[in-house]
Amino acid sequence: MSEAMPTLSRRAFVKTTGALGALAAVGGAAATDSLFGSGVAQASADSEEKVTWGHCAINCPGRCALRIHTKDDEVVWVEGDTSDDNNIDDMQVRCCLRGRSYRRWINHPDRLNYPMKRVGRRGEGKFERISWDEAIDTIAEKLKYTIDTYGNEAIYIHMGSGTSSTTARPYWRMFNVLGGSLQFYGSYSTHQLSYTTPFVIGSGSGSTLNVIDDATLYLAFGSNTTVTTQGGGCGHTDYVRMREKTKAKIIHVDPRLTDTVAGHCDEWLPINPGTDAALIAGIAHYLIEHDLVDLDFLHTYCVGYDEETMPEAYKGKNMSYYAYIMGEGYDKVEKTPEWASRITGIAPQKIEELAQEIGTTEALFVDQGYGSQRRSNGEWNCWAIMALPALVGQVGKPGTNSGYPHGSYSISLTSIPNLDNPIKAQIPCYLYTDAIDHGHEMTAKNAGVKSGDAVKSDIKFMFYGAGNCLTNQHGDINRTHDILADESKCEFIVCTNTVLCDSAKYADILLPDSFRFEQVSMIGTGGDTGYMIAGQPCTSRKFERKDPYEIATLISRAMGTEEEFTEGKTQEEWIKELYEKDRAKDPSLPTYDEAMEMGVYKKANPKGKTIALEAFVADPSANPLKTASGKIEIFSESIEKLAETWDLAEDEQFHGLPMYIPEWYGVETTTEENPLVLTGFHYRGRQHSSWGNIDILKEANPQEVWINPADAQERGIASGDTVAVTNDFGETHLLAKVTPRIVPGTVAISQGAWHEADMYGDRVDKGGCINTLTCYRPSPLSKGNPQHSNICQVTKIAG
Ligand SMILES: Nc1nc2c(c(=O)[nH]1)N[C@H]1C(S)=C(S)[C@@H](COP(=O)(O)OP(=O)(O)OC[C@H]3O[C@@H](n4cnc5c(=O)[nH]c(N)nc54)[C@H](O)[C@@H]3O)O[C@H]1N2
Ligand SMILES: Nc1nc2c(c(=O)[nH]1)N[C@H]1C(S)=C(S)[C@@H](COP(=O)(O)OP(=O)(O)OC[C@H]3O[C@@H](n4cnc5c(=O)[nH]c(N)nc54)[C@H](O)[C@@H]3O)O[C@H]1N2
Ligand code: SF4
Ligand SMILES: [Mo]
Repeated sequence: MSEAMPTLSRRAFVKTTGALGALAAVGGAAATDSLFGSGVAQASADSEEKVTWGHCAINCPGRCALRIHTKDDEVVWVEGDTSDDNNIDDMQVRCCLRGRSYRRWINHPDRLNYPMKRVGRRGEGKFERISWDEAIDTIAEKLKYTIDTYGNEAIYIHMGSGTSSTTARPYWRMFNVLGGSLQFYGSYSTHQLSYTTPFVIGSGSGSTLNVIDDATLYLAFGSNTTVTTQGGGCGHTDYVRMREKTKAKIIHVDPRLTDTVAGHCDEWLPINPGTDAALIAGIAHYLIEHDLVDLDFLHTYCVGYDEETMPEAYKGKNMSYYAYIMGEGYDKVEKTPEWASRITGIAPQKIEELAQEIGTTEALFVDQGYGSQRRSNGEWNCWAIMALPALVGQVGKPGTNSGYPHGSYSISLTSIPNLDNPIKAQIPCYLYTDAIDHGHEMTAKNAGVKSGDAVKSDIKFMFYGAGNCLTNQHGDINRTHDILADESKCEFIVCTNTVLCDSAKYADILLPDSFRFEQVSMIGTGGDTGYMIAGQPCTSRKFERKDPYEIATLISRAMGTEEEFTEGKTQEEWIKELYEKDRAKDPSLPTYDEAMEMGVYKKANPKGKTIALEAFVADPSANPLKTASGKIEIFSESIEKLAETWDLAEDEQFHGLPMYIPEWYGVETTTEENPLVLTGFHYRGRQHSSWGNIDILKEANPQEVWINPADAQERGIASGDTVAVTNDFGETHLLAKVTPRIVPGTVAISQGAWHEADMYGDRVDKGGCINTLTCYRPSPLSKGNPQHSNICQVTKIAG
């Protein structure tokens, strides 16, 4: 199967079309295969092809430009940005294979076309078509009942990352006009990191990737840039360019030899998952013993490295990082490279060699992805990674980073205002099922509730747009099912989606949404270079699909709040007005009409390169960090106090230091029944669960569990065998990939495969969905999702 291609070359074709909506006669057979959904018409050889700009809106840093080719009002093929206009850094915001396969999603048999109501049990996936009037009336009735009976705090919108643009998420505004809803903070993406960073370096600040051009050593932890930031305008492209340009040695620390490592890196440092803080402690020990720490930097810019820089209240108590490393701290264990080796699985000599390089290199760029932090001890890993460059004074100067994930230069466009939410309580994002089950018992001390002492009501009404985080993407699907299936708990669930994903099966009312490229849309983002994309609907509206702004307007009308919600404006009028505000701030931006015609507009970083914490290092008293002390905190008094005052279980104790804490489900806590560590990763073939139903992508990117030959041999497993991966939480079946690209003792499953289980039967998942096996227990400090921290057993089912 191949995408239909016009006989003209793509580049020649683009040159002939130019302006938005321009029509170009394309000679030759531009035939299409009419395999899917709405039935793409077989276009006649000389019918006219139309091209519109659109953008990808799934939660991916790319936000790539799409050039959507249609004939007879049907999409025939999708390509990326091939324009040479407005050329900066030879950058084209090209889309990846997922973006290019949108045609198969737009017309997929799974695509939702009509509003529906549930007729089976929650999770069974049985629905019946209803009218929009019935759908809206039912939603309005339940909404009024919920507000009258339980108050606005019983309403909740959970995180769903399936769509974004300046007007893609109007539902917070819709509820805020109605008196608000329970809020969440953090995300599934970076919860541990975004919670910890304000304590450590203030606001999250990472250097742009092109800063590595001036580095001599690039050291990345849990980062798979070429896979997780694909797209022609962002990370992957910037990384590849950097890799070709820089003189820096490139080292990646990861339990897996990733595609990023495979593409011309100097070294892969295989590490046991969840042990980065131990590796860094071992490195710190070597640096201290060999006088390679930068004491001037630590004493000027940091708090808590040694006694001299400890906060007053904690002086003389052996609570500094130095004391922890040298065996004088709370556990009296010296963190030698041998100690670190036993935990990380990295040889002591290798740790010493790396420490020597770190301590002597001219310009060190320490980077991290989000993999090391999406763990039960994630806060300590990401903090230790931020402490490492400070130990050797490699911050704020050319070629360096803060240890925070590398940053970008973005064009940031203003979104439709959410307005004020009168309900102030915020739950940690990962605890939404607890807020359904026993929300009224959740407090700041036992569940990290922010902006108020407690949640007043359990969640009774959920509105869930553009996500699959109710089940497929949340931890422990079997437990989640039990909570959602109980209709006395959350009484009403509305989902909007483009397909019947696993979460949507729990909806009481299911609404069919339009993609961003099926409506007017604008989005801004960037990598080393900033860019924005403006697009128009590629076809007329099909079936009874609507866009989010329309859906929110209809619900507001039924609730009597349309005027406050819309302010009398259509979606397009909002987009124009918001954009004009952005242009008033930055007059270099093109006019609205120009932007729509250009599709992609690019803007160079005026600084060329952004170096993290540069101003702070240049003048720390004039530019203090937004931490409690204004400095980099290697000891955090605030976190130490949380440890003293919060309700924590026996195995949840922590201190205000970036120390190594063994994981609950990790290398030091495997059991006889579950002897292997199970870690996750984000996959090339999908964006989470998005595109997880597209056949050609599934074929090219099979759902596999990576297992080391030593572990496979013990179990009689060969590549291509079907295996069962099991633990206390569930069972999933998938293919085995036997490979030395994963450390022994650990197996890895990519997250996001479509959950396929009979939830009212045996609950065995045939889709290889890792969240059948993940745990819902949040990490102790940030209450974040530890979805990469698991243990399991793997057994062969069939060869
Ligand atoms: N193709 C693709 N791209 C994506 C996504 C996707 O689903 N598919 N999702 C997007 C989204 S929303 C996000 S948040 C980002 C996610 O980006 P990340 O969270 O950075 O991606 P992961 O693959 O989870 O983790 C990155 C790497 O960390 C490794 N790792 C796991 N645990 C540890 C550890 O304890 N220590 C170390 N050193 N390494 C570890 C993994 O093996 C993996 O190679 O990606 C975005 N980009
Ligand atoms: N075990 C494990 N679980 C994880 C992770 C992990 O690393 N390991 N990663 C976590 C992370 S970082 C994230 S960000 C989450 C992501 O989880 P989600 O936010 O649930 O992301 P997706 O799975 O991509 O689901 C997006 C949904 O939006 C729908 N959609 C797409 N376009 C539109 C649209 O225009 N309108 C509407 N209404 N719907 C649309 C898609 O069909 C899809 O069902 O998953 C988290 N879950
Ligand atoms: S999934 Fe990401 S890289 Fe692929 S087209 Fe969409 S935004 Fe671009
Ligand atoms: Mo994410």
